[in-house]
Amino acid sequence: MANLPDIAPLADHHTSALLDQGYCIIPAALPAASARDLAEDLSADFERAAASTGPFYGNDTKRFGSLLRRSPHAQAFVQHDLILAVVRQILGPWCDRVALNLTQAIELMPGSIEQVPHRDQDMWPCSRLVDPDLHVEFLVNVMWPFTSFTRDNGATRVWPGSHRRQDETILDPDEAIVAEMEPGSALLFLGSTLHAGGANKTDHPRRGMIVSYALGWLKPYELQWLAYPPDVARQFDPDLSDLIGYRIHRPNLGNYEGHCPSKMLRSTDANIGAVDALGDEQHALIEAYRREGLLPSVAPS
Ligand SMILES: O=C(O)CCC(=O)C(=O)O
Ligand SMILES: [Fe+2]
Repeated sequence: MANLPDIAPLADHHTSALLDQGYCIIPAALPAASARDLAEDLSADFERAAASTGPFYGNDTKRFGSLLRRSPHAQAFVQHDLILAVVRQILGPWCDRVALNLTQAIELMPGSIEQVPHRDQDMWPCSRLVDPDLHVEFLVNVMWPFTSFTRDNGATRVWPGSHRRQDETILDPDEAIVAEMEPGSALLFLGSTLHAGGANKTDHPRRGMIVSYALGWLKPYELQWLAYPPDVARQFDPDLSDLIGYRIHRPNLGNYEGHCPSKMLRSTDANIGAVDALGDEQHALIEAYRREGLLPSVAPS
């Protein structure tokens, strides 16, 4: 196996920028040629895709998902080591594992108007119920450009620091940065960061892809089990099928017939009863109950 550089210091660096500013850009995260290869594989799908409908997607954009099924080049983006390390640092404290939330190719058609500013994690109403002092993040979004992203063609607008201003639905447009970048670079932003696609004032489509990751206990934006049904997921390497959701989230969440769904992908064993998949905390609570007959107080002592 090739000698990989130690990504931990870089992951720390990008994680602190992301938590501080609500976004960061990783220049040349992958070779531009990788973005070109993927864009090339998706170009016929872009041509074929009908325009979206609705005030959020915009009537002048094209979108489609299931990108891991459409091109073998998508995997390197979805399983980017450095980005996954950053995502795990941010979301890891709040879940047993992170999961792929969405892959979506996006074209802003020439003349498209700017998108309404929004925070992606508002799709989960529970994100508003969490104590803001806890700073729980539900989602990390990664925007990968296929064409150059410029101010003129609608590069994503991001409001730095907006993740700490949850009570302000809309912020001054002049406070937004324009995430201009080249194919191969990646824009990361938090689910709580205010952002929007810009207006495409050029004669050429602005194409790119969103890959997002969420806490593994949330319902994903794109239903990964339908995007990649078992016969498709079985062809993926186990880390990838785990990431798309064929892996139990302890305790026992997202099981299939009482088992981790990864088992269903890889074996035909029948008639084995349900098996717990618990974390240390549940084991300790249950053992204490069996021993003492009382559950220990969960309040700090
Ligand atoms: O196209 C963009 O730059 C951003 C798209 C976006 O934020 C979304 O669709 O949720
Ligand atoms: Fe968004």
